[in-house]
Amino acid sequence: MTVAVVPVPFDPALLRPRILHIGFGAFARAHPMVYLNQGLGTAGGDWGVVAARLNSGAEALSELDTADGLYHVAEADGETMSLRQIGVLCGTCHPARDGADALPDLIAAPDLSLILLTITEKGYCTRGGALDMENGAIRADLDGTNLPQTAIGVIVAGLERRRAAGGEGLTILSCDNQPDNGALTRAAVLGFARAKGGDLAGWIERRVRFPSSMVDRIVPAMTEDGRALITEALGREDDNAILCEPFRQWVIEDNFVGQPPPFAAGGALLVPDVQPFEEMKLRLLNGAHTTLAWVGQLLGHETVADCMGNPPLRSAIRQLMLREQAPTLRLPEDVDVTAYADDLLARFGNTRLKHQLVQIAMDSSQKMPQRLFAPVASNLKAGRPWSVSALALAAWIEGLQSLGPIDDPRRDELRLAARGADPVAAIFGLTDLIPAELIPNETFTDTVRSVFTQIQAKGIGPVLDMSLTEQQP
Ligand code: CS2
Repeated sequence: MTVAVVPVPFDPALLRPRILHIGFGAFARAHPMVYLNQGLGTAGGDWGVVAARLNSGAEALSELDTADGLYHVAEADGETMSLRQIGVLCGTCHPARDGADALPDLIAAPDLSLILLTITEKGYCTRGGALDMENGAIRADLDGTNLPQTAIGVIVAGLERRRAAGGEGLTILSCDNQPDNGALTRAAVLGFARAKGGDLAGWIERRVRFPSSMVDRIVPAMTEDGRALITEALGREDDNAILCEPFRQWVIEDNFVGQPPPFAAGGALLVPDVQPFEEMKLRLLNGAHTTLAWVGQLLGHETVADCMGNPPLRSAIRQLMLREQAPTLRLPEDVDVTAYADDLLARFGNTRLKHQLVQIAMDSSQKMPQRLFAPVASNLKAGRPWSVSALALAAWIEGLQSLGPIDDPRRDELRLAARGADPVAAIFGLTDLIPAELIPNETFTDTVRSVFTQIQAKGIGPVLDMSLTEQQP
């Protein structure tokens, strides 16, 4: 294996805390921070980042402090590894360690210009596109007597202070896998501000911008194997390092208050409309991931790369991408969708990444609408095929019944529905799981029920074979 080590390409002493990153986990370390690191190296600037988490993860932040915020990102495939040292952090913050006021005060500080979010789909606490007022953490944050639990609550508390201090507006940039993630963040923040009362919501509407963005890089949770690989390549341990694939892409809506940080100099694309990029990625990459997570687990596989070694499953994924997802898209200009799909299959085959299917299966109720329900609705309407999508949905329901513990914010409802006499109808009937406008007809439930019954009767293998069309795309 060829190893290249790239030191921090700028002087970290020049940075000031101008960006707050909420949800500083593996993806944050390996994606937006890499763009900023490279951008600062190329274009310069003083854009330092404060890394924050809200619930778990206080120890991980303290470990970063111990290392002066420095860590490595190992970008690896079968043949090469590049170890990039990241130097963009200028502090960390956690309410349980630093107190309830620490994050709102940071947001109110005049230097702060941007809040980045990687809080996962469920972190927005929305249902049907609006803030979920029944969500226990949102209610607790509205009550405000305990430490903050939600990013939305903390942001609104910070904006309230910023406004009271006569501060300028700022930008809030979502980096999570949701369609129109800027509009969703805006809806959640405004919903919370309105629930608090007063005229803060009006100030936010006028002063805060919420660009949408499409983010892409496969960054599995760290494993012992990953750590060992990095220690060997680096010649010493780095407890804060993270392993990911070499590929990365970031397409950001060009809609900032003032000048954006040098993300474009770091390789990001700033465009007027991210939607075509976002949908292509959510449906082809993430839709395939969710399909692999459930079908692959039922077949006994553990990782995405293992699945790529199973020829019928690999063919089904290619069919899903090209026959079922691609026809539903308004493609970005100059994109060759067949090449995009084949590149994805190659990325999925990266054996350096032990990307666990169980990790992708997490929170599936939050992922299904954008990854599978919306494209299936489009295919149903147009009379196009959707057999691999039906297999994925039936495998999910079978998995909810037969696989290990369910890790999902709607776990209790899903478990109950999966145990009933007609689990497919019961799950699809859950409130706000499938937005009414997405699935317009009965054919949908009947088709998935029939695939589900066949999986129960014959096992997943033969049903997978049946879902493959004779002529491969
Ligand atoms: C994955 C994503 O866990 C998941 O749901 O589909 O994290 C995926 O790896 C990234 O979106 C890739 O960009």
